[in-house]
Amino acid sequence: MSVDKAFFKKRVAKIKFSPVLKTGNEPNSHVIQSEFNAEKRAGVLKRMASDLGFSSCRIAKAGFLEEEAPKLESWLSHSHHGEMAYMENHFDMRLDPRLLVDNCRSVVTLAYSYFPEKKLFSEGEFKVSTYAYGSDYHKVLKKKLKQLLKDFQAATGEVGGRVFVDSAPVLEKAWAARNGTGWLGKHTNIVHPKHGSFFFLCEMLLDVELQADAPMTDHCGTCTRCIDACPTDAIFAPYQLDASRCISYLTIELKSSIPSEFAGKMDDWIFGCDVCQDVCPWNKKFSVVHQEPYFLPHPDLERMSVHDWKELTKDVFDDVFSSSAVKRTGYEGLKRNIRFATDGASSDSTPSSGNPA
Ligand code: B12
Ligand code: SF4
Ligand code: SF4
Repeated sequence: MSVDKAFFKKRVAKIKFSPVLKTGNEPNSHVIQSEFNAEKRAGVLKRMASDLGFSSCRIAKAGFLEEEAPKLESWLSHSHHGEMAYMENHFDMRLDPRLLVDNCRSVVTLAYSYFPEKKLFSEGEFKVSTYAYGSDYHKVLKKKLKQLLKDFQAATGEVGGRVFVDSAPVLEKAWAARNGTGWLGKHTNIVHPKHGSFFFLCEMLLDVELQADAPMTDHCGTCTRCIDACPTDAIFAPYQLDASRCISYLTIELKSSIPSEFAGKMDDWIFGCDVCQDVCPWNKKFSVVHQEPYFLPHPDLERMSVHDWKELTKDVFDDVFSSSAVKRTGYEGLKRNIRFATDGASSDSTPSSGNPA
């Protein structure tokens, strides 16, 4: 199917296309030291990524995500993104990284585990998603990615490009599925047969050719555990998520009141939700515990009782979550979530820093 910009402009008036095709601030295409071909460069990059703790480094040839375009368009036009207005921006860039980085030729997907040694919260307690136990992954991984790009440039010659962790209009999961970082599970997260799905994704968009990797077979089979377990029926069909019903959205992204229809359905989650991943057989068997000191929880987080959460003060919030992703929902937002999880009462406004993607 041929999909072009004009087609989408006509169909979805709300979607915002990028005003410019180039950002203008990336390095130009460069001459690469002649002893490196696409295969050798890929090998060098993968070894360096592994040394920095990434569990996977896979490559796809940059291009237009033709199959994903109508799916993204449909997702937006059904308002499955809820109030995440940033998902409407840069529709064309989101589908084609060559519009984001000059002369982009390769999309490198890296994965980094956040699976903890032990879960901090059990049934009957308020729960924070495992991805937010330690320091904000955006900062931790961005630093590693910059280092990786620097090392790669030093080893192979001048390479132009940019690095991203959830920080740009990039369909990270689509690229991860395309280059075999894993397959897109029915819960819509990327799953790997030897690592499960408790890992972050990040990218390097590079202006050099690297040998591309093949996609991976879908191993969901007849399983529907994630769909059956979702407390709010957010996974309305296999591989399709109505984000506006997802607890992760309701507790982190939603700025207004949590709709009353979700009262009694939050399953004690007050920041994010891990249910669909916790029940996945690939996680039960294969999740790999992370070795990242920055992802270790603040000692006070482990000790929080239901009473402590209900009495949470701004000072304690600032101390426990000073470097955490939980800051995204803010003190008032977290208090709203605690109140809603307690008695279904919600109040307005979750101050948010806004997602740059
Ligand atoms: C917006 C967003 C959210 C939203 C929406 C989630 C979603 N599934 O899209 C909300 C707030 C709900 C959310 C929640 C979470 N998120 Co989030 N999120 C993002 C973000 C910023 C964009 C995702 C996006 O583009 N969605 C748009 C839709 C269109 O994408 P999609 O669902 O993947 O659509 C595909 C499929 O649904 C399929 N499809 C669509 N229609 C159809 C129809 C048919 C018939 C078929 C077969 C398929 C199909 O094709 C589509 C295109 O590939 C990414 C970072 C990034 N820049 O990519 C992180 C990201 C996806 N999130 C991540 C994480 C960790 C989470 C949570 C686990 C956090 C938590 N514990 O609370 C939950 C998981 C919830 C879930 N079940 O997905 C990770 C996922 C890592 C991984 N292993 O896959 C990412 C990649 C961030 C990162 N850099 O690591 N997130
Ligand atoms: S994160 Fe929770 S609410 Fe969202 S789809 Fe998964 S199980 Fe459902
Ligand atoms: S729980 Fe089952 S259906 Fe859902 S992602 Fe895991 S294997 Fe696939």
